[in-house]
Amino acid sequence: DSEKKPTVVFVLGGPGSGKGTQCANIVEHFGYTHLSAGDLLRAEIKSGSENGNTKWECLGLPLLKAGGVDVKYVVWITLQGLIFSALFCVDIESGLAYITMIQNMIKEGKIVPSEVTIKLLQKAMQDSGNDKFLIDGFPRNEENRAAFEAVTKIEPAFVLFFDCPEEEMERRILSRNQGREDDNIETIRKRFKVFLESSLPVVEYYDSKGKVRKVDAAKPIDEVFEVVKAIFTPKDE
Ligand code: UP5
Ligand code: MG
Repeated sequence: DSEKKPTVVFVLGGPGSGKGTQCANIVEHFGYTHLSAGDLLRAEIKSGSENGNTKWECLGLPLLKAGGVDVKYVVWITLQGLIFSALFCVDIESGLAYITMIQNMIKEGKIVPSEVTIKLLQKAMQDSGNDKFLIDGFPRNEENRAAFEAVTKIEPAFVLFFDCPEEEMERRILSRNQGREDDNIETIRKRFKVFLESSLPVVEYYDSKGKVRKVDAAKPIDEVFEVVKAIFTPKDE
């Protein structure tokens, strides 16, 4: 169809290389919408567990669980009908299994199945109303990349790649203190390994197509942004 495809820039780099920090700066200066795949997955865990809890609460189960078995609630639950309740529980269970799956993969530093991440990215793109996106921390492996291209038919305008030594990334993550479940030394090591084995090949793939803009990310935040700014500033021919 004649609908114009959105502009997408993939922002890649190791854990703690400064993707989120620099994306916030780019948004301010260049009118992009920032979509962090990791942030979207963490938001999905949060809303999914809240959703699950609400369902249990409306079944009156917390009261039963807490030992305060109130006859009124027992009668109320019975009145909802056995079939209805059964269907409801299956729905809750599968919802919780999905959330637990995402939670466990992040805790292990593993890459969540493409269909989950792509669905979240597509929804966020639609909801934004914008047509320029920084996709931060995705695609993380060859399968992510191929699936995104196949599903959305979008090719990135270019790939912004933050290059940073591991020791520096480790230092940054360990001093971040945002309560992320994956910011502990065991998980950090696993994230580094997955980055080297699965994510760097994606950068190499785009590099072979001349699409990578590599930035030395070990410098202070404002110095990195000077370089990033030059990449996003349209050049007069
Ligand atoms: N900081 C930033 N820049 C600095 C600088 N130049 N000098 C000094 N300090 C600097 O920065 C990290 C910290 O360093 C901050 O405290 C910052 O102030 C400071 P940040 O901008 O947050 O770095 P970022 O690269 O965004 O690090 P992040 O930890 O978010 O990267 P990850 O790639 O590890 O995390 P993400 O959220 O993308 O993914 C988490 C997990 O989700 C993955 O491990 C995976 O399990 C899962 N996931 C998928 O499965 N699929 C996906 O598509 C995406 C994620
Ligand atoms: Mg980030």
